[in-house]
Amino acid sequence: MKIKRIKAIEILDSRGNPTIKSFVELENGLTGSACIPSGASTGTHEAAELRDDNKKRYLGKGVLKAIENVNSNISKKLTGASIENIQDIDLIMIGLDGTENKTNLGANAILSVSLATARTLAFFSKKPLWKIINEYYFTSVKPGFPRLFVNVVNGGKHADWNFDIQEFVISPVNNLPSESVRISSEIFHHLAKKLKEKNLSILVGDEGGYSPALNSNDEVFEYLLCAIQTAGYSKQDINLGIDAAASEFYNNSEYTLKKNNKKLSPDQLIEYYMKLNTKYGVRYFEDAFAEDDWISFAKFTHDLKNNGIVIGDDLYCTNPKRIKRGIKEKTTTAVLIKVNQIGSLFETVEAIRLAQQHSLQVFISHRSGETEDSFIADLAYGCGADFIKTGSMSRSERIAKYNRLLEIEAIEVNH
Ligand code: 2PG
Ligand code: MG
Repeated sequence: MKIKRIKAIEILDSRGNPTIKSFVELENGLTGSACIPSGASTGTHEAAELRDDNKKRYLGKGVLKAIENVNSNISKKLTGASIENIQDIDLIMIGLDGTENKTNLGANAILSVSLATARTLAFFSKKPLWKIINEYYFTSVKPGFPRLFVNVVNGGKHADWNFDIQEFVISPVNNLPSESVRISSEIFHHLAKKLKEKNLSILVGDEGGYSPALNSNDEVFEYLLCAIQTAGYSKQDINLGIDAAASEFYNNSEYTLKKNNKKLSPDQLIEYYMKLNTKYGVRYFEDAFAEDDWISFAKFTHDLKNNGIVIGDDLYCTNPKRIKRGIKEKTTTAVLIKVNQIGSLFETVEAIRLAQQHSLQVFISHRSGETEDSFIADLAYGCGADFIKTGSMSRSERIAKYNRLLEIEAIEVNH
């Protein structure tokens, strides 16, 4: 079936900033769409997100140029293309852009059409999106539910006033959505009770986690362990993790923890993480170092051994070239995948496959600026990802992804 029309519009993301939504219509009238997320703690090596020059309109954050690129160039090139060829469609757009990091058309423009195309194909094939992703891209992988990586406390740029560490994470070991979502929600609400008892705020940050005025990063873990216990769970049921987003507090070969008023060398920071590992059982460490501090990542991965997992986010930017380097240098034991860091489904799949082939764990991730689009839930299930990271247990743009996993489990798998 051929593509009849492609059209993009400007909508708002969860922070009230403009983003792009594209619609792909087939000759039989079927239409699929996709909305594109946007980060705050963005990596330098991410594909280019095209925003307008006009500084007045939406304070310079408008995406009319990206929309124009979809409505003219991309649409012209893809009208008449066969929807069954989603891989070719992505390659055509990559070729049309012709730059290394999509500065020409914009990664947001290309990705919106790429994801909308996959969704339209799912409608056309009368199959769930995850099934299309699995059949087209992951034929040798069994679809499977990811574990949840839930950041119940927000700091860094996502709350912008308190902790140096951007995300404090709980991760239920049970990967069945109906169980893991419930467990996470229970702990989230017990944590609120604990905070309220101490007159601490339970207002939430960009990703739906609390951001209370605690005195140190360490104190957060005390609260988390307490909430986990009161909710009736143990260390066997729940693992702890962090996303340090360390590029944000790195300068001149040093890491400055303003909360503890300390400047740490990379080795001292490794020591601090090792302490979090032994003292609180923190197992998962995302972006523990700055985005180009390959050496510290590799050192920490070596020192941590089997006691935890080191995850590269800004380090890799979902870029197969950077992931290849990580594999060669044993930089991390896991890769975080964000569709808009690379800008097409085709290249996202390449990054996931590379990680899977080299036994690196795969974390499929949202951005801090999200929309109601739950594409990544289908992606995570369809590619058999180890984890999904999609925020806390509040804010509908986060919950949309959890609800989609619940729907896949109850309606599409277990019926
Ligand atoms: C991260 C993400 C998502 P942002 O650092 O992992 O939590 O944040 O989208 O702001 O880069
Ligand atoms: Mg991160």
